[in-house]
Amino acid sequence: MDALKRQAAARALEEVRSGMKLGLGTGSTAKHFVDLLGEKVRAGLKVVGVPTSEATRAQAEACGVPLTTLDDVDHLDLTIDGADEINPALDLIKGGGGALLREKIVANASDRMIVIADETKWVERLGRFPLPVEVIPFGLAATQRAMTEAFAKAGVSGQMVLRKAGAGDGHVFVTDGGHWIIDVRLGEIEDPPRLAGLLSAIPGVVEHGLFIGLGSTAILAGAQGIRVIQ
Ligand code: ABF
Repeated sequence: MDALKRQAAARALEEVRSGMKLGLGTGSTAKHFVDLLGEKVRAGLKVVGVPTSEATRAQAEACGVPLTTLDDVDHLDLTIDGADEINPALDLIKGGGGALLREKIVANASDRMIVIADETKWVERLGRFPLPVEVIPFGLAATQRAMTEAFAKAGVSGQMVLRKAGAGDGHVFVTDGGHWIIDVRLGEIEDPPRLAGLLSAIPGVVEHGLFIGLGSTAILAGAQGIRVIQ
C-alpha cells in the first residue's frame, strides 16, 4: 500500500514546474510527495510551498523545501494532498489526519488541487469513512444538536464520536488550530454539497471534511497501475 501511495505521489510530481507556488498536503501519501519534492529541490527545482500542518512544515523544512505563507503570496498554482475518500465528482472526505481546516484553506487558495491516493480511497458514494467535523469546544452539546438537525435535513443520520488523541489516555485530540474534531459515521451521503452547506451554516462548526468542487484531478495508484481522473 505504501508503494502505491509513493507511485501516486511520483506521478503528481510530474505536474510540478519550476517557479510554482505549491500547497503541501498532510498524511502518509502527501508525505511521500514532500519527500520526492525535496529530492527535486535539492537537484535544483525552484518552488515554494505552503504546508497544511505543523507536521508537513517540519518535514518540508527537513527536506529543504522553501516555505512561505498565504499572507505572502497572492495565490497558489497547485496543491497536492491526500484524501480519505474520493467520488466520481472528485468530491472528497478529508480530515482523518486532523488537518482539514488548513487543508481546505490551502486548497481553496489554489488554482488546482491534485488528490493523490491508492485505489482503496475511490468510492461511488462518500460516507463510509467517518466524516470529520472540526468544532469549537465552547458549546459542544449545542453544536452537536445543530449537527443532528443538519443531518436530518440532508436525509442522513450519524453517530458522533469526539476524537481522542492517539495515546489512549482519554485526552481529546486538539487540531493545529486549537479545535476539536467530531467524527460522524454516516454510512452513505446522498447529497454531499447539500450536507456541506448545512454544516457550514452552524456557528460552532469551524469546518468539515467534505471538500466540494476543490479537487481538479485525482491520481489513483492500484495494482493495475495509475489512473488519472480529471
Ligand atoms: C490528509 O491525509 C487528510 O485529509 C486525510 O485525512 C489523510 C489521508 O491520509 P493518507 O494519505 O495517510 O491515507 O490528506
